[in-house]
Amino acid sequence: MSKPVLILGATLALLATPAFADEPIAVSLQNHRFTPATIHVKAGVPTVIALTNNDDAAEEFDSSSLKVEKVVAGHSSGNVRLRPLAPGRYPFMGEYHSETAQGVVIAE
Ligand SMILES: [Cu+2]
Repeated sequence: MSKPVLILGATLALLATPAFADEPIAVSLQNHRFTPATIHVKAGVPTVIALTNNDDAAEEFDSSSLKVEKVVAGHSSGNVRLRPLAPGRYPFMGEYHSETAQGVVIAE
């Protein structure tokens, strides 16, 4: 039984002290489109998206699967904090211009 206990202990230690990904991921908005629109993150690690909105209008980074809503004013920047994610695809959109402002976070 000693091995499984050790593995469980190591897993709990990892969960207790989540390390942030090395640096924020820069994403910009222009003409109501995200660049990049496909964002790769490490699974299991909290991540910060540094969103720069170059448009005149405010936009809301919105994702039900990521459980995130973050409004960024026009010509402003804001950080979108992502919880540790299981591997998978997490669509997001700009709620105010969802016809064009669409993207996906891929955790792997
Ligand atoms: Cu919303």
